Amino acid sequence: MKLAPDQKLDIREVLKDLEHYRPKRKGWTWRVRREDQQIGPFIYRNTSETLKNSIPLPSAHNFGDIDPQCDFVITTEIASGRFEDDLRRMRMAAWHGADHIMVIRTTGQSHIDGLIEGTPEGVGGVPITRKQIRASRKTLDAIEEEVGRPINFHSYVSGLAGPEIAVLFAEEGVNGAHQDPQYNVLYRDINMHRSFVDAAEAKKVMADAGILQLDGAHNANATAKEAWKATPELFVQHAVNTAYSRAAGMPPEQIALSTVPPTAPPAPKMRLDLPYAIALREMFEGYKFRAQQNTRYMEANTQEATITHVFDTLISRLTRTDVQSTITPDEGRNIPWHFNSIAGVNTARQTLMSTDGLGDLLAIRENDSLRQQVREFKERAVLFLEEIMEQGGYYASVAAGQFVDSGHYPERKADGIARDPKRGDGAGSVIQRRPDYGAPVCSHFGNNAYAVTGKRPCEAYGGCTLCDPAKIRYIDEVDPTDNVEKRLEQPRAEREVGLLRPEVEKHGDGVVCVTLFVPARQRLAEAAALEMAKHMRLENPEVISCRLMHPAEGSVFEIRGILDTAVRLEDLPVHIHKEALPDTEIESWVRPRHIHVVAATVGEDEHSVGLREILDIKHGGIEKYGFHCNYIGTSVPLERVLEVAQTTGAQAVLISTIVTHAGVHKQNMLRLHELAAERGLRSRLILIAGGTLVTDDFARECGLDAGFGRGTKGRDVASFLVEKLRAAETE
Ligand code: Z98
Repeated sequence: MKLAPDQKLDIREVLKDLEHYRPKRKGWTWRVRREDQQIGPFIYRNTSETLKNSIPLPSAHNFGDIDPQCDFVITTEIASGRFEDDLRRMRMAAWHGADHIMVIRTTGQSHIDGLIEGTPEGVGGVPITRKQIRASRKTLDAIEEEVGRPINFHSYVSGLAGPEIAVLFAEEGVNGAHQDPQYNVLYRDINMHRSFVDAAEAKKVMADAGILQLDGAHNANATAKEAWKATPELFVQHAVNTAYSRAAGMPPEQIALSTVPPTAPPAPKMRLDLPYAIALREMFEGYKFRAQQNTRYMEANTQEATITHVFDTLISRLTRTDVQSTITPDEGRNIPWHFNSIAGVNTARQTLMSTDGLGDLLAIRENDSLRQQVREFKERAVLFLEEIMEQGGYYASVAAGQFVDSGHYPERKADGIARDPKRGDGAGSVIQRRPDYGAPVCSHFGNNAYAVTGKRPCEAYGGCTLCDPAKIRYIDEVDPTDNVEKRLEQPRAEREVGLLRPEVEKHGDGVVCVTLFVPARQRLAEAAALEMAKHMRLENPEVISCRLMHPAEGSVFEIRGILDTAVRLEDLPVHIHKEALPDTEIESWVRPRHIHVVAATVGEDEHSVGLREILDIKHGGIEKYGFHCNYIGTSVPLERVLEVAQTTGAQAVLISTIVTHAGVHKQNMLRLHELAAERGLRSRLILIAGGTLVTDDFARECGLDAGFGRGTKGRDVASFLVEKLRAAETE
């Protein structure tokens, strides 16, 4: 399957022959780091290889459209709830610089007790199925080629089906996964004996498949009432999972600690979070770090979440991070919308590019106060670990509620998550392996009756699914109503007849978001805002964010609703939009030629602001390219405009005509052309009109060379002038 940048992803292509698809590569891939790399006008200290196809940051056009890629892997979390929608999101995210795509379900995968082949999507989210994973990996294989960089596909090995999921991931080329038995125990109430036994098996499978493992320690500060107080146990959770992973045969370079800066403003974030990050990196030297942004204190305000994310990423830059995770800034209010996920990716890359080489300029001050803080973090962690030992081990301490207690250890508030070692999902299901136990796949922890030195164990029974993919059984979706073919019926039919709907969650869902300020008390304002949304024909309007501006003066609302309207492509006005020339090309042509233009608002028109913006250098007007602009004022008679043009040897005239009463703008344009013709100036003068109701076609119908309407920038006018003058020069 090959993707073309100007073509939409064709899900049919993805599904075609999926039962025989094999991943192009397996195992985790890091970015290829480069030091002192020249990209456009700059030399970067901390970048990696650039992409073949990508969408640069918005400001990049000022720097020659460069798109430097930072040295950290950047994660995006995708959770649309339907794999076919996830695929399109993955592609967009990859074009924005994400190379670690985590697919999480909108409901707990951990609660699914077995491997699911073939079934449900939609309601409750996407459980891991082979079809979903394979379709994702196949698409990512094509996206990798499109962007020119390996993309790591990631999901979660948890729940009672952990080892089976690990095998499935190894078979299908999943590159990274969360695996931490403590997550099962604490947050998903899975029996602790079962969870740890399963983890050994799952970890061995992951180790053999080169899958990068993330742990689950960060969930404690996502859950704890006061996340910054849970830090001692975070060290311990990292330690437990790391030691257990090593014991199960996982090499250190495959073990990534999942860490989150625990606070968010108005907390004194940097003062608390930076020493914590330093202590953690010192204690776990030799392991990888995955830094996720803080989600614990994420509210409905996406701007606030974004700013916290910037500081989180700064901490990553100031300390050491291998994978920078991004969560969508709207996670606090709804299922992540794709453009918000991409905004999260952009926050990370914008911060990381801004802080390129910062380590050469800044060093963290290694003073007594910092050392004391770092030491305190470590001491509390060691004390926590010692208490576990005194309690009689991990299981006993979990039973005693030592974890996720909201006291700042060693203080305790007796509100921790306590689990009984004899209870939980899968309790009593651990059975001793018989001495003749034979493992169903070659990656296996512990005794395997088939293991014979010098041979692959599965040779004894003709190959396993890890060694011989032909043995994998692919089961398609079995639900006759909820399957990808059915779900795509409507979008496909609509696309075929050229209908388009807005979307944010699922294909063509019609979801839109409007922002409105209502100048009244908050309660009243909210009711009014919802009513206004209904007047906009939004169905099921819902306030997803409200920011109080003043208790009496008003609030601003973001309202989500469904716009149940499809537009027909054939009904759309076809504008042949001409791309403006690049700034450098315009300037290098204009500056040496000393081109004069005369500009005025004409007739009885006093609206000069728009025209001045087109001329003045301040906001990117044509002056900046070297045009000599002679602005002669407002309400200037057309005759006078032409006189000045003649006496100054101008090559172009720019008139602004905003007032349209009784068609006066039309009259002005017609008259300008006629007067210029009468005076024999028409062939040597380019005549341009601008105004809110002026269009290019309209201006040309009136005899002018071009017309510019709403939204015009100086660059558009400059580009037109250069093309016109350049053509005249070559004639
Ligand atoms: C993250 N944004 O870390 P379900 N195992 C571990 C986890 O942390 C998670 C799961 C499994 C976060 C996502 N973490 C939350 C160690 C989830 C999967 O929902 O029980 O399937 O969780 O990427």
